[in-house]
Amino acid sequence: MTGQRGLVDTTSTGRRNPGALRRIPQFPLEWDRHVQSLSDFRKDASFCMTSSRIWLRFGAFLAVSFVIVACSSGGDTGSSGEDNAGESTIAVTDGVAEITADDIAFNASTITSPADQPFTVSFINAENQPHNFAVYTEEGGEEIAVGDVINEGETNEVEIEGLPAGEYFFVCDVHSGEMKGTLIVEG
Ligand SMILES: [Cu+2]
Repeated sequence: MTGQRGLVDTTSTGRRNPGALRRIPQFPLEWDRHVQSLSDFRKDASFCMTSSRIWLRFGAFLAVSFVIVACSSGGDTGSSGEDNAGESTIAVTDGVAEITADDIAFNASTITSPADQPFTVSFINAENQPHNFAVYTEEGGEEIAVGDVINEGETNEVEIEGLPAGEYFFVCDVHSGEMKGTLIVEG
């Protein structure tokens, strides 16, 4: 009853007031415009989706390329790693081992020497950082030989007494976190 009366009232008001009628059809027009802008937005969104898919594919392509490059260079590292592994162990020869410091690293992670024979480490600093070469019974252990801290281009001869067979610790005291290795004295 109330609804019917309301409808009749609106119609009659609409007829009597054309301005109100004119205002009513504007709504669908604005709505159309709104829908139009929505569909534009969807087009934009789908374009974004398409371009993001392209980027995804491009990213996947990059990732695959990276893996291929990493694998091939990994192979290179593997082969040169063998070379490095050869270099990373330095044997005391004729009572001397030549050790170089460069790039905050020794060129050897392992030094081997015969037991009970004194030897000299000829320690070369090849970079603009202070370094030294020191041997301890173990990390944080007792001193066996502690070389001077030297600068770029300098060499320090570190004399090491004949040691019983076993494993010892060598280190640069300036960079004890990065520059360290094992002296293996073979009996
Ligand atoms: Cu150092």
